Amino acid sequence: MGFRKDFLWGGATAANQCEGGYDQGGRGLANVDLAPAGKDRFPVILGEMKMFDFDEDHYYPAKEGIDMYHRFKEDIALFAEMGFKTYRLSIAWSRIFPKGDEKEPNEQGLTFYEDLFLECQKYGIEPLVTITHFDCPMHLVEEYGAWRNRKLVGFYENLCRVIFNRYKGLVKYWLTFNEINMILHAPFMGAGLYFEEGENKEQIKYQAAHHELLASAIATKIAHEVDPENKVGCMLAAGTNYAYSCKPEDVWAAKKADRENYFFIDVQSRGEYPAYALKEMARNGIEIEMETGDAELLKAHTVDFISFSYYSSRVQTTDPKLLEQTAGNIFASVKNPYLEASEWGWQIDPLGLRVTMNDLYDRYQKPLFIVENGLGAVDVPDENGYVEDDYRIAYLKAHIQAMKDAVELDGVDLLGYTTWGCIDLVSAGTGEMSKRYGFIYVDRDNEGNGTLNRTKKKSFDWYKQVIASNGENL
Ligand code: P53
Repeated sequence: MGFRKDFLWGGATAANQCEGGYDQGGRGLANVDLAPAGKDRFPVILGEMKMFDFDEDHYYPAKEGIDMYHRFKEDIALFAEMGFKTYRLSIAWSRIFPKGDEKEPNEQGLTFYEDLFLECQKYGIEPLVTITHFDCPMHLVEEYGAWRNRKLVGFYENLCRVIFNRYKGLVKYWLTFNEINMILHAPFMGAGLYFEEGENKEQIKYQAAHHELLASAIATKIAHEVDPENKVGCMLAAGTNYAYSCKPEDVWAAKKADRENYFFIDVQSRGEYPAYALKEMARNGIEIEMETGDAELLKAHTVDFISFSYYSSRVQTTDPKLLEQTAGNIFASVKNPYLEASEWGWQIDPLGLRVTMNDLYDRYQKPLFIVENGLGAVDVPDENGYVEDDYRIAYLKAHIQAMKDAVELDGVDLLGYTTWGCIDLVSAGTGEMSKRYGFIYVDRDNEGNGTLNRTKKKSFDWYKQVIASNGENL
C-alpha cells in the first residue's frame, strides 16, 4: 500500500520568482517583472496602481530573482541529490515570444528551456511544466489589455504549439494556468489585468477568465494532438472553506466561497459552465461573450488530472464581528481559532489537506497532483551558514502524513507531490526573500544583497530520505 511506485516526488518553482535574467537572451518585459517589493506591491498586483515600467523609487525583486537563469545546472544537481523524480517549473512566456504577438519564437528562449529539460533528463527527473505562472508579456498588456482581450487566446495557442512541438519527448506533464482562480484576487499579477477608474472589474475578470478557460481547452487539445503521451492538468489555489459555525448561513457562505474556486475547475474538468455560476453571474449583471464553438471546445478537451496548491484551509462566516479578524492571505478568510499560524499569518492545517483532497477527488474523479505546499518562514543560518529548519520539517511531515491518509485510508488517486519553493525564491505575495520555503538556502536578502550562494538546510537531508523511502520514513 502507500504511494504508487511511480509517485512523483519533487519540488516546484516559477520562472518569475527565481530565474532573473529579465532582459537576457532576448526576453521581453512581463507583468510579473513590474511587481515591486514594499507597500506598493499590493495595489500593483491588484491592478489598481499602474506600473507599466520600472521606476527609480522601487525595488523589483524579479529582475534578478535568485539568478537561476545562470545557475540552473547547479540547482538541478542539488534537486537530483535529494532524489527528485519531478521538478515543476514554469516557462516565461516573454522568453519564447518577447512581445507575445510575434509570428516566430525567440530561438534563444527556446534553447534555454531545452537545455534545462536536458539537464533534468540527465538525472531522470520528469519536468512538470506550468505554461504560464502568472506571467504575461507587457506588450500584450499594453496593446491588448491582456486577458480581457480574446486575441490573447490565439497568442497563447501559438505559444503552446511552439513549446509542445519543440519539447516533444522531453516534457510530458503540463499545467495550463497556475492558480487560475488568482485572476479574481490579484488580477494584474494573475492575468495582466489593469483597471481604469470606473471600469466594471467583475465583468472584466470573468470575461478574461473565459478567455483563459478557452485557451486552456485549446492547449489541452493541441497537447494531445502533438503527443498522445502528453498529460495536461488544471491548477487551482485550493483549500476547502469551513463554516465558522453550524449556523446554516455560515455553511452557505462556505459553500459559496468553495464554488467561487470550483467554478474554474468545473469548466476545465467537467467541460461546461456550472449552473450555479451562470445564475450568480446573471444576478450580478455579468455577461460573458462567447462565440459559436466555445462550448464545444470546452466540452471536448477537458484536463487529464487536477493539480492544486494547498497552504491552508479557509473559514467563512456571516458574523460581522468575526469578519474583521481576517487571516493573512490574498484569499479572504476569517481566523480559525483551532489553528496555529505561520509568521505571515497563514494558518496551518494538515488535516485540511486531506479534506481538500477528498473534496476534489469526490467532485472530479480524476487523479490529483499536489503541486505546491510548504511553509514560508524566516531562516537564520548559524555561524557555519547552516539552517536547522525543524519547523519546516514538522510542517511538511504533517502534511505528507495527511496526504498519505487521503491515499491509503480514503483511496484518493494521487500522482505526485511537489513542495513549493524547493529552493528559496522571491515571495509572490510580498516580494520578500525572507519568506523562505526551500530545502536549499539562498544567500540573498529583501533588498537584493548577498552572494546568491546555495547551502543545504537540515530539511534537505530529511526530504531526501522521505523520497528514498517513498514516503514511509517521515
Ligand atoms: P507566497 C497567495 C498569495 C500569492 C500567491 O505564496 C499565492 C498564494 C497562495 O495560494 O499562490 C502561490 O510566495 C503561487 C506561488 C507563490 C506561493 O503560492 O506569497 O502559485 O507563486 O509563491 C506562495 O508566500
